[in-house]
Order: sequence, then structure tokens, then C-alpha cells
Amino acid sequence: DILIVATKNKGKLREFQHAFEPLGLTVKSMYDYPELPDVVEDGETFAANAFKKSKAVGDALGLPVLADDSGLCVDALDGRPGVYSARYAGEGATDSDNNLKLLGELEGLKQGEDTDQPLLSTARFVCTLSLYDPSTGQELTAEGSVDGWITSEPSGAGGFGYDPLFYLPGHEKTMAELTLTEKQGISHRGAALRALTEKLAAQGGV
Ligand code: ITT
Ligand code: NA
Repeated sequence: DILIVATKNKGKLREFQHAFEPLGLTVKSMYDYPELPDVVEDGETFAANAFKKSKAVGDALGLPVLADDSGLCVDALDGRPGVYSARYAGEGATDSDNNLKLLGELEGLKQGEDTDQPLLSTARFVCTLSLYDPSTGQELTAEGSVDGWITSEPSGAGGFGYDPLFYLPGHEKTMAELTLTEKQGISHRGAALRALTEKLAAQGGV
């Protein structure tokens, strides 16, 4: 069986493959459907953007589609970058551009404070999943989050996006220092996937 995930993000894709391939599902992404146009993500919430993606791709293919909208909410920045996490440093920004932008903003706030303190602000990763079935028009959603700190000392080569800057005090590691299996056990995406699986089981399958 296949599972279509409406994503072009290779880091997300690796995590979905890691979660679903042991269950015998082949994960397809937008790289398998290059003819489909990009979905405009102009929603104000993760849930709105996740549904825009699952619905546009599900309707275009006539098959059930899973979409993920996620991001980083930093307390010292009143929740930014939030739904703008992918393009925080501008349209076409790389993960490294976004990480530099985040450190720049937080270092800017720190002036006059304890400048040796590497933990700059509390933060949380949020993930909303949307599973849409065009044959019934039904949508299932699930959300997950994980709390941590933004550190001025990036570390780790795993994960993607803001993971090297996201410090988990309970593990004394950044998210980028975790294996895929460890990250799945802790992360916003892992939590959202478990919540979605429970909802699916409760209603007896897709
Ligand atoms: P798709 O829409 O194609 O899925 P995207 O990267 O544009 O890919 P989003 O709009 O959901 O996806 O943006 C999410 C951004 O939030 C992502 O680019 C990362 O910068 C960040 N992010 C989300 N999950 C993350 C994670 O597990 N670790 C680190 N950063 C993450
Ligand atoms: Na988005």
C-alpha cells in the first residue's frame, strides 16, 4: 500500500518514511507528483495550512492524502516565527538562513542581560496533521507539540530546520542530536502521528 504525503520537505519526508515503512506502507511525496502545482499556504493557523495541502493534493489525485503543517513558536518573540517558520528569513530561505535569523533576533533582545547564558528563550515545536479523503470529503486532524529552549550553541547533524537550536533540557541534547527513532518518540510530529493513529483506530481505519 502507498501513503501520499503532501510535502516537499525532505526532513519531514524522512521522518514519515521512518514512521510508516516498518508498517509496510510506501510513502510518496510531492517529488513523485511533479505535475501538481504548489499549494499556496496563506492560512493563519497550522490547521488551516495543513488542510489546504491535504485537500488540494487529495482532490487533484483522487486519493487520500496526509499533510503536515508545522513550525517553531518562540516565547521571547511572542510566538514567532509560527506559521511563517519555513520562510522566516524570506522567500526561498534555507534552514541555515532561518537559524541565523532566529539567533540574530534573540541576541538582539539579550543586550544588557547575562550574555554568557546559552539558553535564549523557551519555545515549542507544533505539528498539525491533516488526513483528507476526497471520496468522502472527510478530514481527520491531529496536533502534537514539544517544549524546549532555543540555544545560542547549535549542535547535532540529525533532523532538519531548527533542530540544532532546539534544546531539550530533560535529554541534555538538541533535537538534532537525536536519532530518527528518538526524535519520533519525543517530537511534535511523533506526538501528532500517535494522536492521528488513535483517531483512525477509533473510527475503524481510513
Ligand atoms: P511542506 O509544506 O512542503 O510540507 P515546508 O517546509 O514548507 O514543507 P511548513 O510550511 O510546515 O513546511 O514549515 C515548517 C517549517 O518549520 C520547516 O521548514 C522548519 O523550518 C520548521 N520545522 C517543522 N518541523 C520541524 C522539525 O521537526 N524540526 C525542525 N524544524 C521544523
Ligand atoms: Na506552512
